[in-house]
Amino acid sequence: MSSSSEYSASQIQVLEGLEAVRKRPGMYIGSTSSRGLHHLVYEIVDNSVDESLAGFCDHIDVTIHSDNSVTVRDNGRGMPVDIHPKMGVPAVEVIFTQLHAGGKFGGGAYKVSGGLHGVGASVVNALSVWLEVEIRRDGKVYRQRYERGKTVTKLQQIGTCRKNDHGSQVTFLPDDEIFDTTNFDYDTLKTRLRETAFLTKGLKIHLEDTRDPGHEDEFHYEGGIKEFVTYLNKGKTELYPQVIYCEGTRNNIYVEVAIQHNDSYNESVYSFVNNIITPEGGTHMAGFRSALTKVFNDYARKNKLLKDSEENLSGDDIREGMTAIISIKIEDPQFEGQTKQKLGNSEARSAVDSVVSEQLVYYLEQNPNVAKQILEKAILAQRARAAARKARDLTRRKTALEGMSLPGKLADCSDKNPENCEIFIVEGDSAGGSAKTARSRATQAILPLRGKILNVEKARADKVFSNAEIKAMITAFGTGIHEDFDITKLRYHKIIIMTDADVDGAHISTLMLTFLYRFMPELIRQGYVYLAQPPLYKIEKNKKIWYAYSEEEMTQLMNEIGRDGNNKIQRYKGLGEMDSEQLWETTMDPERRILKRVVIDDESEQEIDLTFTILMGDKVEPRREFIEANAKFVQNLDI
Ligand code: 1YM
Repeated sequence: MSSSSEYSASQIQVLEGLEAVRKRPGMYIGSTSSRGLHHLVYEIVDNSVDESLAGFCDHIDVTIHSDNSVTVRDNGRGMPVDIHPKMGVPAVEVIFTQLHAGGKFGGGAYKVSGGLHGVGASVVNALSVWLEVEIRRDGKVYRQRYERGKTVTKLQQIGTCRKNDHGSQVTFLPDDEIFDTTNFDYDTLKTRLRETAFLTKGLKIHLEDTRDPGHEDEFHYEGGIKEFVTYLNKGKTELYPQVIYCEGTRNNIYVEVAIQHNDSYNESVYSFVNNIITPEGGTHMAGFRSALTKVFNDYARKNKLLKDSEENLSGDDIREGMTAIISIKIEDPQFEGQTKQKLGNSEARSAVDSVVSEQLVYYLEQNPNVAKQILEKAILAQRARAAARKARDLTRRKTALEGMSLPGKLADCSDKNPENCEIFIVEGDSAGGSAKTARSRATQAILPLRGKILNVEKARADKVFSNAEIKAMITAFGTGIHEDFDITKLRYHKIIIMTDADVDGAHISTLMLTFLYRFMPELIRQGYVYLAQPPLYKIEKNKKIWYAYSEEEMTQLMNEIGRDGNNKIQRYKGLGEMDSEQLWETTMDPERRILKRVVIDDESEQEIDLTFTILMGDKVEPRREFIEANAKFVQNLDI
């Protein structure tokens, strides 16, 4: 076989490879939804991050253009341009047109420092209308263009540059034949790039949106995950000023851990493997936990903070109010579990355990005040946990004896099929009264709550369980909470939070959502939770009535109806101002109302955790900003 036919034969194989990506894109990027779209950017950015981890790049620029194409540029060595000995084309062309082995979804994720460089580039190329790469290397500037994965121009030198000016730049336009949407969301990219910057200390990442001039951010953290923990604790009150940091390499596994406690009762620990989040933890997390528990118990015994007669502190006690990041870099990560989000390598457990045990012991010896703060909190947690267990056992026994005794304030519906049923959680007794009159008795239940409900973010478990409003909700829903939670026992398939359309109402909704998210997150994850949308205005003219649900709608309505002295406009200050008939027709009637469904997209759970922290924590300013900017986890759903 001549060398030229060999070349074309291998070319055909290459094209078949990328056709497979276009035929089954989901296999390579997870989905063709907005999420898959954003993955394209991460794949290219990850190649720059690899270059940074290899020590050759400290700056990445990401630009969203007005046609929805995106440019990623780094100041690394520049992708290699020499002729690939087997393929007979420049290496960069192989990188963009050859589907690498193991290119299944997730495959690209392993590559960081794993020597699998550039796996995702060809997938991005295959799923783009066009892609252009520009390389500055050895004083020369090169360019090549592809369309839907196919080479359309040879790699060409287009100019020269200074020898010390080097790097790679990729611009691509996602294919609207493939993706449900090709509209990039700035905030989605921002969150991910910020996370990437936290996990790669020293790396500067700049993001810019030319669709919206002036919209840009730069992320650069010399402190890496230490600063990540500081960021996550923003809005909380720290127990001690510094962030505890451990770092080391064992068995070729690089381990980094950063820890800081705050005075809340929640644990926020996030683990990463090769910069990829592992929501289900795994061996690295297990190693961290066992080291933490052992080191603190040993210290407590040695320093007589725990008496010989007292029980060991549990891991939960020590992790109460703890914010931590565990980040490891490992050559051949094995992911397990249904969603492949759990690390399986057993050597990661011992590596993390060893690094944390060794350095944490040393840290606590050097910083006895920090040790004391953490242990005092953990001992309180141990006591509260015992008290909460008692209280919970008591309520469990009660429900077993008395059957499900529903709260007295609940006006239940008569239909017993949960699929048909909805429950309105209503702010205040007077609005509750109107709602009870207005409702359709068969399918709509009403539970009025008195005033603001307890902020579970700032209360310990025993206090939460003794709160009357919270107890009423738990029994009304029927599912139980935490480990007792059973979705099949849910008594209503719509849980509708109905509050005034003002700042106080928004605050109460947020308290409600905080409670639901912390105690029964599955209700939100599975889409059972809604926010009612009461109108802001009533407009009356010539005995006819209109309702407006936003300022814009009000302006529009006024233009349609005509502005003259005969309108009587009423601005609703609260639900209580509407009579039951008005409440029914504007907010409760399934035929006419607007509901918003509360959604969590699992990639942003960490953001949501952070959101609740900011919202419900001690500091006032971030909370006000957030409430004013409106809840991000709420999506429109018209019914
Ligand atoms: C905007 C995207 O891909 N940067 C990038 C990629 C590579 C290199 C440098 C690089 C790596 C190596 C040597 C090496 C890639 N190299 C490869 C392959 N930015 C972006 N920057 N020289 C340059 O790892 O030895 C794939 S990507 F395959 F050649 F190693």
